[in-house]
Amino acid sequence: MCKKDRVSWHMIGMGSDTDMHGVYFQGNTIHLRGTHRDSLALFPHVSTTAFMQPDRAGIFRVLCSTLYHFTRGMNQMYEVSSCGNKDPSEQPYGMIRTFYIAAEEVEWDYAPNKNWEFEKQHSDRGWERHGDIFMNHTENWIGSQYKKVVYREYTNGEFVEIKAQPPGEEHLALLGPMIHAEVGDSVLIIFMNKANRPYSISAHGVEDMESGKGLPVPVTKPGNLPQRSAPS
Ligand SMILES: [Cu+2]
Repeated sequence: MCKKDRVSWHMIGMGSDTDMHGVYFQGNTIHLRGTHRDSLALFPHVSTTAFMQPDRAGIFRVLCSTLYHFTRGMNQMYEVSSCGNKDPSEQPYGMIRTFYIAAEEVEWDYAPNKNWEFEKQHSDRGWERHGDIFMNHTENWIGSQYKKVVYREYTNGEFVEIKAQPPGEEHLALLGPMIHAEVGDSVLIIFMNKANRPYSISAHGVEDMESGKGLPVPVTKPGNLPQRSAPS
């Protein structure tokens, strides 16, 4: 294909109910249902059409991100030629979005509402009381609370005040904060390790433009505060 061509990718999921594919396009984004993205889920007996208007020339992969499928050959190349279509003189980069994120230890309750667990585990087999093992904190059982390291977003680089969770994100629970950006923005993450072991933060799926490889993930020792940025 040529750069700036308007390309349709038609995909159909063959196979049985276990053949679920994560189709990943390296190098260029696809346009699907009103969003720009680099991958889509393809279910059995479902077909999807995704549109691409490539803005990068080169040889790129199309692969299934399900490891089992990838290692068995779901990995192809597609080629974009420039065809005389020049790059725009200005880079379309937008704003820099800065996030202050720390790894920190919390005492997490893995089963805050224990009713379901007790009912399920005690229903028909009175001699197997798994609910007690996982839920009750006694001399012999450790209960449902364990130390857990989570990502938390702070208001600024002093890492004192945790940023209030926006409404509608309560479901994230022990997951880290949402990082929102627009295509063309740069994302700057200031990461602080407030926990007691080495931790890291990495942008999954973000690749170096030249090498096509994932970005290195610097490991951060407890109490340290390095900086890194990644293109969105
Ligand atoms: Cu697959």
